[in-house]
Order: sequence, then structure tokens, then C-alpha cells
Amino acid sequence: MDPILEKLGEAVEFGKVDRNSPYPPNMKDQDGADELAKQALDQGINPGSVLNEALVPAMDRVGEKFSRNQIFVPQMLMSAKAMSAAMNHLKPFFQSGDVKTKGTFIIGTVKGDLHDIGKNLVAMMIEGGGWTIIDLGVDVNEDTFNQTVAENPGAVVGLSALLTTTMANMEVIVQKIKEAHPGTKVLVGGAPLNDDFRAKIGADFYSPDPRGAVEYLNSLVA
Ligand code: B1M
Repeated sequence: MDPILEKLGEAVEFGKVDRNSPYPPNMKDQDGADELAKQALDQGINPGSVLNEALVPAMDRVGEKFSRNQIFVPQMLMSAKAMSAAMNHLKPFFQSGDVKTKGTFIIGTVKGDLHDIGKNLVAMMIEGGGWTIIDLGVDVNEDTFNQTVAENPGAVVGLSALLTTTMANMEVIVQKIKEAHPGTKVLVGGAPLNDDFRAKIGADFYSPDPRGAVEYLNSLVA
């Protein structure tokens, strides 16, 4: 792997946001995820490689360490901040300057769930695919989704959940959207989901990744 991607992965894994960040103390005065992501892109490294070879595996390592009680929520949060700093540099590459004509996509992380990195990536890629995005953020309840659908008739809705506990909230939200706005297409995703769960809760499509989400949306307007 390119050494800069290795360094970037380490910066995310250990939560080094940028050069000025005092955390972690043993990485003082070193470049952080912010600078390293920029350097990688400036060197011509493909944005997809930056994401898939450095950033996503780093977050997986963070998750594994958290599962083994080797790190705790504050460290996980610093890694998330470092990841977001790097993603800011990727954003322009995944967004096109095209006029948005394909439709509106409403996305949010479901009630009770604060994880937004995956949701932001999906939103970024779908925006790049030519859709107008309404990002409702995290911890979004059924009323907010329904009100936004009412204001944007014909919009497609995307729900993200990262916790097994909040998958139950996702089920309620899908039901309420389908009751209030029959015919609205609902796409779901997030690490603990699968297609059986999607079928059980009555959502229209499950994608494990942003690419599948873009392909599904594009199939709706093909
Ligand atoms: Co949390 N967390 N976390 N966490 N966290 C996980 C999810 C966990 C698996 C870690 C672990 O135990 N190994 C675990 C969940 C266990 C479970 O329920 N199965 C967990 C836990 C337990 C918790 C807390 C309960 C910890 C605590 O407080 N004791 C707590 C819950 C808070 C809450 O939400 N109410 C918590 C808190 C946090 C932080 C706030 C510290 C931070 C989030 C910061 C943020 O998002 N701004 C955090 C983080 C960073 C993680 C891990 C380490 C990384 C998540 C991430 O960003 N991954 C995570 C472990 C892991 O995933 N390896 C973990 C990178 C991202 C690119 O992947 O989000 O999966 P992901 O998104 C992917 C796909 O899933 C898909 O595409 C994305 C790109 O490929 N996708 C979609 C996602 N949404 C989609 C929607 C779609 C389609 C595809 O269509 C609409």
C-alpha cells in the first residue's frame, strides 16, 4: 500500500484529526487525517482508494478494538472526527457539478442512532449520481421523515441504522412512511442489516454499500 495511505489509516485509527490536534499525545506535531487525505489526493491517489484502502479499514480496526474493550467511546469519537476531516477532502470528487435532475433523496439515520459516517458517504455518492439530497441528520423520527416526504412528493427515502437496537426503530419508521405515503420507495442500509430484515420490515431495497444505493436509485428513473 502507498505509505501515505498507511499513515492516513493510522491517523484515523488513532484519532489524529489534524496537525494542531493535541490528541493523541504520542502523535504530537505529526500530520493528521486532514493533511494526509489532502496530500494523498494531491499526489493523484484515486479517491476510491483513499476511502477503501485507508479510511474504511481504519474504522473497522476501531470497531474491532472497541469490541475487545481495548478502546472506549471517546477514542471512537476521535476516530470518527478524523474520518470526517478526511472525508471533507473526498467530497468534491464524489459530487458532480451537474444540474440535479433525477429526483430528490431524503436520507437520515434512524431514531436513537447517532452514527453518521456511513450515511454521509451514501448521501455524498448519491448526490454525485445526480440526485438532490435532503439530509435530515441523525436520530430522525418517523414524523420528521413523513413531514419531509409530504413537502417533497415523489422523493425516495433512505434510512441508515448501525445499531441492532435501532433496527427496531427503522421498522416503525418504514411502516409509518408506508402508511402516510403509500408508494414511497424506501431504501435501507447499515452494517447490521441484511435483505431478510429488509423484507421483514417492508422496505423496498437493501444495499450494503453506497454504490448499490446509487444503482437502485438510478434504476427507478431509468
Ligand atoms: Co458506535 N458502534 N456506538 N460509535 N461505532 C458500532 C456501530 C459497533 C459495531 C462497534 C462495536 O461494538 N464493534 C457497535 C454496534 C453494535 C451493534 O449494535 N451491532 C457500536 C456501539 C455499541 C456504540 C454505542 C452503543 C457505544 C456506547 O455508547 N457504549 C454508541 C451508540 C450511540 C448511538 O448511536 N446512540 C456508539 C457511539 C459511537 C460514536 C458516537 C463514538 C461513533 C460514531 C460517530 C459518528 O458516526 N459521527 C461510533 C463509531 C465511529 C463506531 C464504529 C467504530 C465505526 C462506524 C463507522 O463510521 N464505520 C462502529 C464499528 C464499525 O462499524 N466497524 C461502531 C465506517 C462507515 C463507512 O461504515 O457506517 O457501516 P458504516 O456505513 C457503510 C455501510 O453500512 C453502508 O454504507 C456505508 C459505506 O460503506 N451504509 C448504508 C450505511 N448506511 C447506509 C444507508 C444506505 C445504504 C448503505 O441506504 C440508505
